[in-house]
Amino acid sequence: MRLLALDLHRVRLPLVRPFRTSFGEQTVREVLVVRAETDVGVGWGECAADVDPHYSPEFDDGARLVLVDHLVPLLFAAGGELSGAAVADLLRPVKGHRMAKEALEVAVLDAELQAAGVSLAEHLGGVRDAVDVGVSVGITDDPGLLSSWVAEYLDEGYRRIKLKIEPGADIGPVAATRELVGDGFPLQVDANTAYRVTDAEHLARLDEYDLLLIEQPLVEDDFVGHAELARRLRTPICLDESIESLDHLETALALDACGIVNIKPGRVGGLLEARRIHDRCLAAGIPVWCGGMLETGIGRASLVALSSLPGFTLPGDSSASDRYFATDLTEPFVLDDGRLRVPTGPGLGVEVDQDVLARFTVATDHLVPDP
Ligand code: SMG
Ligand code: MG
Repeated sequence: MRLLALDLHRVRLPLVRPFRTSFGEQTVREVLVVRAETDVGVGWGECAADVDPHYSPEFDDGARLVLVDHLVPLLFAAGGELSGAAVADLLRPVKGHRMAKEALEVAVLDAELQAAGVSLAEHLGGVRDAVDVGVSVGITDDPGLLSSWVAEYLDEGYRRIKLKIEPGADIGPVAATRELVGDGFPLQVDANTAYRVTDAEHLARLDEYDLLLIEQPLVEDDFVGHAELARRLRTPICLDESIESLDHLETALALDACGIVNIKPGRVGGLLEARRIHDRCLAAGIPVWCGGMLETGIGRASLVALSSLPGFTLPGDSSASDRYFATDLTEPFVLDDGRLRVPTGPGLGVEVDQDVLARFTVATDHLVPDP
């Protein structure tokens, strides 16, 4: 197939409630949406990057620049040799920028699979028609507000609660939430790199709350520190930011730095790399689950398809559309008994609502090959 044109839409979608993590608070999801027009049809992708480079070095303005000046020209230069499976190799000359690369891979794959009449889940090797989902709950200084959010999500049927934590907002909220959700209910925490290995003794206090896991307690480069924490805590260590590739995973496995992995296709540069990480974890007996980056329905469709692979045995972060937005860019994903249904239509299996997209788009780049 051949790429004929590529549109980059910058979309600003208000969140239904603020989302605070150890690195900041968001009230709006500002995201790049990719529309790839090919000779076999149109495909869609979404870049996981955020407006600020706080979760990772990637951010919207940087992603836009690298897409416009470097990545998209490489896809145009491929001529008729383009396919979803070829995208990662075509983009390899550009170092890093994994989220920007993944958005392109998904858009090309979506067009290709739509033309072939195959769903993304089927293409990836999915084995489930619905996936268990949890919800990621932001930090708040108001314990009553936190409890009311958690109670609401329990009512809605979410199968697991994840609390964002940071120094000063950890043991207290975890103790209160454990009390609220009851013994045995799946509860986990995510620190987004906010601690140091010298906090090990403090973090070990979380052990008594019987958490499923603690996600990314230390800075992303600190595999050795995570290995030390893994020895000192009973709560399993899960890596998120640290795992940007299969090679990073090999490092973590060699050092026993984690017992569980959060897989985000954007963070690792593509759905196909995400599947390789899944396969390696499955072989190593490491449970995985699918993370989220406050995706719109476009990104959510790919996450849910990925989550249908056999190794995704823990509930994912990608919640129903109404947990994020009053209006999604696609038909909403709706919680059904704590699960999201895996789309069965060809490609991503979702329809982008052009009116909604136009309403929330603040800027567009229209890219075409050089004549
Ligand atoms: O998509 O529901 C979601 C967000 C889940 O907590 C979530 N994501 O570190 O796992 C993580 C964070 C990264 C995004 S914070 C803006
Ligand atoms: Mg995380």
